[in-house]
Amino acid sequence: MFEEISEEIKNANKIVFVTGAGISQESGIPTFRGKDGLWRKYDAMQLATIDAFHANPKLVWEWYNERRMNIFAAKPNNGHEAIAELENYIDVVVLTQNIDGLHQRAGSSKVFELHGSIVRIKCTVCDYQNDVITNFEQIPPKCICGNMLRPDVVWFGEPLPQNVWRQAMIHASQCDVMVIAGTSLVVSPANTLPIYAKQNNAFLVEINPERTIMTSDMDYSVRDSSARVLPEFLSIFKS
Ligand code: BV8
Ligand code: ZN
Repeated sequence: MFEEISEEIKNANKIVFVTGAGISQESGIPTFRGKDGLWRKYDAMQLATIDAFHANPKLVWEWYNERRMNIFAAKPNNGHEAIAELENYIDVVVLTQNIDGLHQRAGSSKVFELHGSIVRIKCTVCDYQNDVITNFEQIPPKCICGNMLRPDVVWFGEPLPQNVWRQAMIHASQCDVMVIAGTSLVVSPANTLPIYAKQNNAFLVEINPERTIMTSDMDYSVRDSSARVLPEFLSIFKS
């Protein structure tokens, strides 16, 4: 694996990873659109919206609370750890759609959370926000100001955090290699990042057991899981 592109990769100055739910799948976290993407009888796409939250805050909070407990019990896998170790050899930036914090827990130091964080909780009204890794007794939890708290994630129909998105576009436009791992590239605007990279002549590598809508635009595609492939990608720098 990677023999024919190892020179291209080793000569890079900066590698940007765009990751999605698939990279955390081997840590036991269900992907969004895979067969394990349903919760009770609900489609994640229906619940991860501001309308669902306003219509049924208790249900949406039960979903997030269950995901929080699963994520706090999960561990980074070989894929997350290989990306973190790569920082010993080259400039690495991670642009993740995931909200699980596993890249940071694996040791990656430059992680941009495009869709926010399930660890961070914020008030729906005042400017309270904080990382909370305990279980909430009362659902939906209330802020000290009396209003409802919510996970600090980006719901469908909500804009991405402006500063995070601006930085993500800059990094995507300034890398020599972009590795797109574990994402179906269905969700925008995150799915435009490979286009920014390609427009700036980056070498695109896709790691996904399945084809995606951008597979034909990739310079190199590996049909396998990220936990298996990313340690091989790292070994290019170790040889
Ligand atoms: C915005 C946080 C504008 C919450 C998430 C039509 C109607 C309405 C809206 C739209 C529309 N068309 C487009 C839109 C915009 C919308 C969108 O893209 N919708 C899609 C579904 C069509 N986007 C938005 O709304 C975004 N905001 O556009 O704002 C705006 C501007 C100004 C002012 C107001 C508004 C916000 C999008 C963010 C939504 N939040 N998450 C939460 O997680 O609870 S997105 C959610 O999907 C997750 O973050 C997830 O990461 C992300 C993307 O999915 P993937 O990561 O790709 O996961 P998926 O399951 O799809 O695929 C997994 C892949 O892994 C597969 O390819 C599989 O083969 C692979 N895989 C599996 N196992 C492995 C593996 N790969 C490697 N190894 C393995 N072992
Ligand atoms: Zn408040």
